[in-house]
Amino acid sequence: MRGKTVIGLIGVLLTVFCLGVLGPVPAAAAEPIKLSYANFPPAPTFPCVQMERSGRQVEKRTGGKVLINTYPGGTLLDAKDMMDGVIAGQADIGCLCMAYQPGRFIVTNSTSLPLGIPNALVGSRVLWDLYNKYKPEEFAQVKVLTMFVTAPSNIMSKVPVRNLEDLKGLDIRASGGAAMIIKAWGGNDVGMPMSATPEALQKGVVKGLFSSLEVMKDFKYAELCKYVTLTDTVVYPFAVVMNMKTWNSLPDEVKKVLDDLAVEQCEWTGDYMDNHVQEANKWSQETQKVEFIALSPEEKAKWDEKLKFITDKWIEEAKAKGLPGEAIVDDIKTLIKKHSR
Ligand code: DTR
Repeated sequence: MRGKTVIGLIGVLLTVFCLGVLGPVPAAAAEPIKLSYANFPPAPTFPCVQMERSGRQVEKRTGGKVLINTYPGGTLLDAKDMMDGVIAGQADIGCLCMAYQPGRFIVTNSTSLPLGIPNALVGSRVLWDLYNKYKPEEFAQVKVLTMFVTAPSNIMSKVPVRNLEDLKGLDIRASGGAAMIIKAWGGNDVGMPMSATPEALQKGVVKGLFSSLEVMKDFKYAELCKYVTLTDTVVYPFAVVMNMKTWNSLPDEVKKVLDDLAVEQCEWTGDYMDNHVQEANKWSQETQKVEFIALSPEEKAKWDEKLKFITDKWIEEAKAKGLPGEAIVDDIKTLIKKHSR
């Protein structure tokens, strides 16, 4: 035997001896799987509150196997880059407002038609069921973790809007389906994501905005907008999506935790949103002296009348793209009834 072979043999014997006597060397504790989660608005707002909640739940339910690093305020991806950024792997997870891209998410954006979704909880359940029924093609490249909607939208403004005349030509920030509504009422819709709105309001580029009312508190819009006109129309749908490669790389038990959280997170967020709107309204009235303007039934009938064409127009456009527009609208109406019980 040559010297090297002898040394090799001793090594093998020593290893066998050690394994026999001492047992296998314990593997080093596995490194946690670190996932990045991008969001576009600032940390105190509802999309980020739900992001933190879901992150902490995932960490807890995987026993620390997964760590979620959150990036609010567009620090990793901005509102309009969210979907493509997640597809490209710039973030593992991203939260997007689908209403900001009406042409891209046609099926799910149908939840922002004026069909009478009464609150965020019902709307979130409707959206989740609708998504699962149609599984739209535009989500084929990502794993959808959950979806939810905002509470219905109202007008917040620096000047009082008591009737359609007051709204005529007024510059109001709105986005997606909601922009169409402001236009139908005769206002001048100015499109931009929520994250760009504080500056636009401050600089006077817009005189108000159209959104769910929790933003009066979360963005302190109540300091500038002393009037709210209660229209209770249209919700904005959101989605939380994961990069497909990241999803495929996860162990089965982690995938199960994420799948099990989907409906819970959808409902938790809807519920949080509804309660938070109540809280924000109280704060706006009591500490910011905001006037809440309720439209008389006759005035409201005029406003509603102006929105009638929107759903028909959407159905035609959906059909032109090969989608069953009427069936989708019927599904939404049925789901609203089902979830309002
Ligand atoms: N109403 C939509 C979405 C929205 C409502 N609240 C927030 C808070 C932060 C970001 C987006 C939203 C909108 O007007 O953009």
